[in-house]
Amino acid sequence: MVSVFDNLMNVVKKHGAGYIVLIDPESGSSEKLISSAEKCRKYGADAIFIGGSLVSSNSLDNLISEIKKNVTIPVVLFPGGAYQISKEADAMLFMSLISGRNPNYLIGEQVIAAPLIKKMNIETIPTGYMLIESGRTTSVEFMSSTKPIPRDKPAIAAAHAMAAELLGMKIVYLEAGSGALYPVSDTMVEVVSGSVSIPVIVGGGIKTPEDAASKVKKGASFIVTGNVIEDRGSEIIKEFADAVHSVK
Ligand code: 1GP
Repeated sequence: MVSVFDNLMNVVKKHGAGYIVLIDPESGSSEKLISSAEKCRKYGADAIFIGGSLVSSNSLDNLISEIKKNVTIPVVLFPGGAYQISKEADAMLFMSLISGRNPNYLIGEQVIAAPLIKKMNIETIPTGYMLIESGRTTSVEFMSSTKPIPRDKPAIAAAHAMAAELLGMKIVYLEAGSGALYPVSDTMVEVVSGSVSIPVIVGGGIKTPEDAASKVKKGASFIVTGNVIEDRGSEIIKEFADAVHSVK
């Protein structure tokens, strides 16, 4: 069976880049979330990320298994902490918040989660997660008690990405934070993507398909959006997917 990571890499091979929609389990009723997930598939998203900075729902398993009944694209956990794990997901980003210096998010949560993940036998994708300053305090910044990398310092971001690659991580994630005022700059995407050979995911504050396409032009392998679908309706998924898929 093809792993989710390989499946995502095949998307990059085929389309040049992939488009992923983030579903926050707290952002609506389960009926609404299930129907949003179906629309992701229908309108051409390549995968769904599920997670958030603060998830109080204790029915993540139910939600994911319901979503998977009607959705064939991978459903990947994007956990805000060790408590956001579900055996129902196809895979999970096993993230370390490498831009921060809070040991809890560098290794603490991972240690708590590891035995459970091994028991569940879920595919993990080792991810160097980097928070980039974005014009206001985001939930990730607040909840993780970490300082983001300054948005005008691409060399610092690149050095973190190189460290992630050397540590054996498979993906680098440039995160401006959900609802960011400014997304990660094109310059930073270009410098970071040019510094490593692992794929770069970019998310946070991306509001238009043009902006998504421009980050792909600069080297991003995946674009993630969340809020914009709440704001503009699910038909926008098709525009984002088309924009991201037609750059390369
Ligand atoms: C995923 O945090 C982002 O990386 C989602 O951000 O909700 O601003 O699109 P938005």
